[in-house]
Amino acid sequence: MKTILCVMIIMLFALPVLATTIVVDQWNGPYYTIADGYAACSDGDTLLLSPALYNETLTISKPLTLKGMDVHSTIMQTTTTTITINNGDVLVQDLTVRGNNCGIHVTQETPTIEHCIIEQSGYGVDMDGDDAIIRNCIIRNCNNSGIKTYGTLYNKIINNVIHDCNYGINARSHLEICSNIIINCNRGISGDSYSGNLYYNCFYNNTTNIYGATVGPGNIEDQNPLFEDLSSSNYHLLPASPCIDTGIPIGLYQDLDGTRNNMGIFGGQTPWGMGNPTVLDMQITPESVPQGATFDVEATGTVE
Ligand SMILES: [Ca+2]
Repeated sequence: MKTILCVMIIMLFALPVLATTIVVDQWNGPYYTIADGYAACSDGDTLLLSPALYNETLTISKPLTLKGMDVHSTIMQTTTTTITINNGDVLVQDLTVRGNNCGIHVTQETPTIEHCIIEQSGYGVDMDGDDAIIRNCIIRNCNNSGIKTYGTLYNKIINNVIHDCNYGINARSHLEICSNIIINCNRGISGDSYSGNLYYNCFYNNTTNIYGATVGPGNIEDQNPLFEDLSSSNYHLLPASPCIDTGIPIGLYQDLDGTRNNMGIFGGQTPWGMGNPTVLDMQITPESVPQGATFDVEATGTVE
């Protein structure tokens, strides 16, 4: 009997813990506010926000994924600090974030922020923990710093586009900063005592591209990155762009097509646009068929 009991206990503990997706929808529920959705999350869950403008702050103190259904139309905006990450095992994806004080304040080690637009903030991202990753994000129109990081270690800022900020990156700690395109800022990077790995970035049309930072190899200065159309937020690179195949030349960061890393949000292993396609048009022919017959489905779609 004792043996059987032990086996049963092991089986109980061996059962997989299934992560759940908690959906917040301001109009249809099941959760109508981010706060209520967050309260319902268990460790490892995904908090999925329907497209809307959310005037809510959120402090994340448990491991989870915070994700928007569509980065352009899922917007969190407050007059203070909008998202505070107090847990290391957090992934923030596919959101637009605005905060008069700060868009996202990272206080703990190892969270990841990717495929986000962080804009119209004092500090876009304020990194106060070590080993955080910001990758393939658009960070723009921040009147203090796009990214600020003081006194932290080994944060990684990779394959972002940062533009029209006072300081693109305000760094006073050891960072890996690579494959970013930083343009139209007062200082592209302001790094008074910065001594990390600043390499393979593009700086263009900043009042000062690099201030006070130790510079590594591969940075491109004063060459237009040649976006398809910055004014309409089209960050694709034209074929003549100097940022193609000039990002960090390490296999770990190569593009999904196997070529060397492209700078900007479409480069690297987690490029912008890897989300689910949106189906724009679908035809079924013939329109009616008898049971057991076959029919054709033809669809077109787009991936942002
Ligand atoms: Ca490439």
